Amino acid sequence: MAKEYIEICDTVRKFLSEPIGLYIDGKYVAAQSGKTFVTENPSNRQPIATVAEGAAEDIDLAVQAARRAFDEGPWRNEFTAADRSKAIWRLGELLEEHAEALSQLDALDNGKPVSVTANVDVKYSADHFRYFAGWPTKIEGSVIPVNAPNMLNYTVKEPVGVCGLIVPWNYPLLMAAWKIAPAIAAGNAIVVKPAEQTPLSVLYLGKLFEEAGFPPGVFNVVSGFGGTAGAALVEHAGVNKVGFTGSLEVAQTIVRGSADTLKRVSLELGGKSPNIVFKDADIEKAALGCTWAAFGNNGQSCTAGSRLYVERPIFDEFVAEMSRQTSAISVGPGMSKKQPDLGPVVSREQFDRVSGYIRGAESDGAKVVCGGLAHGSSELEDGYFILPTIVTDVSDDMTIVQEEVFGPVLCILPFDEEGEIIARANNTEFGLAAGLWTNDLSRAHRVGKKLKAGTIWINNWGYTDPASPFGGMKKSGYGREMGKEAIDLYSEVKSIWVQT
Ligand code: TXE
Repeated sequence: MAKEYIEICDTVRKFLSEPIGLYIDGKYVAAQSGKTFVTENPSNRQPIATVAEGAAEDIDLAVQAARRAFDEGPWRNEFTAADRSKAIWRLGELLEEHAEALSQLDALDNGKPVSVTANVDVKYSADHFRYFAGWPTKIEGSVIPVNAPNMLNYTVKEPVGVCGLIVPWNYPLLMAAWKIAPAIAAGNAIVVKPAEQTPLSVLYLGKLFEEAGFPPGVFNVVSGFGGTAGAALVEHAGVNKVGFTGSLEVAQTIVRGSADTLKRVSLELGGKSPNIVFKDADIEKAALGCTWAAFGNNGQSCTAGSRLYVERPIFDEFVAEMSRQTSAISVGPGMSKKQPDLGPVVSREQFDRVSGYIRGAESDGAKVVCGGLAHGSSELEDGYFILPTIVTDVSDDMTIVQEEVFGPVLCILPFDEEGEIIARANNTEFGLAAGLWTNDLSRAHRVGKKLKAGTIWINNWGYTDPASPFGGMKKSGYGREMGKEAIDLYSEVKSIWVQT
C-alpha cells in the first residue's frame, strides 16, 4: 500500500533547511562550541533537522540576556501590566496564525498525529497564552489591618526574576506554554530548555515573541541535553527559579543542584494514576473514558490512567468492552494522511523501555489481552510503534502496576469493595491524578475526597483548563501550574511598612 503523507508546509521546510540556532537575546545564534545535534522523526527514524547543542556557556549567555532584560530593560521599567497583557494576547494570536507550522513541527518531532498537535497541543497552547494574558492587570497586593498605630502595611506581588523552564517531550509546545505563559504574565524573564527529543516548536517560538513585541532577552531558548544545558540552568546563580516537568530522578537532581543557590523550584512529575470503575457506572461510557484515559497521547501523559480497577461483577464484561474499543484505535505515522488516532512512542529509548515493561509483565505471569509491539505493516516497522496494550492477571505488587510506564500500556485489576479500593488506589508513591466512575452521587464525593491526588476526575478523565490548578501530591511534585496558583508560583510577595 502506498504511504501517503501530508506535505510539509513551506514555512517548516524553510525553518528546517538550515541548522537551527539557540534563541538568545532576540537572535538565533550558534552554540559557543559550534556543536549541533540531529533530531529524529520517531514515525520513520529519519533525521528532521540539525539543532544547536547548547551547554553551560550558552546557558550563561542566555541567563545574562534574561538578567539584563529583567534588571535593566524596558520589560520591567517601561512595560506596564497592560502592555504585558497585550503582548501575551498577541502571542496567543500568533500561535494560531502559525498553527500549521507549529503543529507540523510537533508531529514531526514527537511523532503524534498532526490532527492531534493541531487540535490539542497548538490550540491549547494558544488558549493558555490568552488566559494568562488576562492576568498581568489583576496581580494585586493587599492592605493588611496590622495591630500597630500610625502604620500602613501593604503587600505587592513581584516577579521572581529570571526563571529557568525545563520541559519534556510528551507535549513539546504545550508543556512549555504551561510554564512560559504564567512566568511572563507575572513579569519574569525566562530561559527555556526544551527536551532534546523535541526542541523544534519551542525554538520556533523565538520569531513569534519578537513579532509580538517582547523586548530581546525576555524569552530565550537553549536547546541541548539535560546533563549539560539543563544542569547548568539549574545551577546558574543568575537564575531565581526553576520550573520543571519530567522524571522523578531528574527532579531529585534538580532539587539537589539548586540547593546552593536556594532557588525556588516547582516540579510536575509522573504518576501511576488509578482509575476506578464501580459496577453501577455506565459501562460503555466508562469504557470509552478509561480507554482514552490510558491511551490518549499514547500513554505518554503524566496523568495517564494506567492502573484501572474494575468492580468484580462487571470485570469480564468491562475488559471485553475495553479490549474492543482499544483494538479499534488506529496507529500510524504522525504525518500520515490517514490521520491515525496515535503515533509512535517518542524515541528508541522509550520504545525499549516500554517494550521491556510489556515483556517483563508477561514473564511475571500477566496476560496481554490486546496490543503489543506493532508488526505486519511496513509503515509501522519504520518507526517506534507499540500498539495500545491491555494487560490483566496482574497484582498490585507487580512492577507493571507500580512503575510509570509512560507508554500505551494499561493494567486492569478487579476489586471487591469501596474501602479496599481506596487503600489500593492510594498505594503508590505518586499522587498526580485519580478518577472514578459511578452513578452514585454520594459515593462519587466520598471516594473522591479520600483519593490522594492533585486532580480527581469523576465520570470523566483528562480535563484540564488554563484556569484550573494542576499539580501533584507525594512524589508527583510540588507547586500548582495553571489558574491563579501559577501566577503565585512565579511571583514573590513583598510586605511594605510605612510609618504614617
Ligand atoms: O525524562 P527527563 P526522560 C518520565 C516518564 C519517562 C521518564 C524518562 O516516566 O519514561 O520520565 O523520560 C531535562 N538537569 N517523564 O528521560 O530526563 C531533559 O533534557 C536538568 C514524565 O525524557 O526527566 C528534558 O528537557 N534537566 C514526564 C527534561 O529534563 C535535565 C515527562 C525531562 O527529561 C537533567 C517526561 C538534569 N540533570 C518524562 N536531565 C511528565 N511528568 O509528564 C534531564 N533533564
